[in-house]
Amino acid sequence: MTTNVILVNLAALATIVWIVWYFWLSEKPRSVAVLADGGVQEVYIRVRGGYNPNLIVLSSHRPARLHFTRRETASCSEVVTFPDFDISRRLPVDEDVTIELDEMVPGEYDFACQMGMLRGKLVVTDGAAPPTSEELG
Ligand SMILES: [Cu+2]
Repeated sequence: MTTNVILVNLAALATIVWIVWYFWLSEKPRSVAVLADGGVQEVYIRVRGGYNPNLIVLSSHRPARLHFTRRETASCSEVVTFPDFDISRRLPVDEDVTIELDEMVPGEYDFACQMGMLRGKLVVTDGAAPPTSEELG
C-alpha cells in the first residue's frame, strides 16, 4: 500500500467515526417540559439538521404538547414520526406543528424523520411533574 492509499483510508475512517459520533453518541442538551396552565407539558422543538432539543424529559402523569417548528427546506426533516404511537406528521417550513400526547407509560419513546436519519427521544419518568434540572443531575 502506498502512503496515499493509507491516507485516503484514514480519512474515510475518520469520517465514519465522526458520523457515528455525531448522529448517535454526542450528548445534546436535554430538555425538560414546561408545565403550562391546565397542566399540559409544553415542549418547543426546532428542526434544522436535527431536533433541538433531541432529548425531552416528560412526566407520565400529565399530557404533553410537542411544538415542532421546521426551520429548513431540506426534505429529510419533512416528516416526523413517533413509531410507538403510530404518529406521522408533515412539518411545513416555519409552521408550528403541534402533536398532542396523552399521559404516557414511563419509558423511552423515539421519534425520527421518515428515513430515521434525524433522531430524538422522549424520556417519560414517573415524577408527578416534569423533573427539575437538579433532579436530573
Ligand atoms: Cu430524514
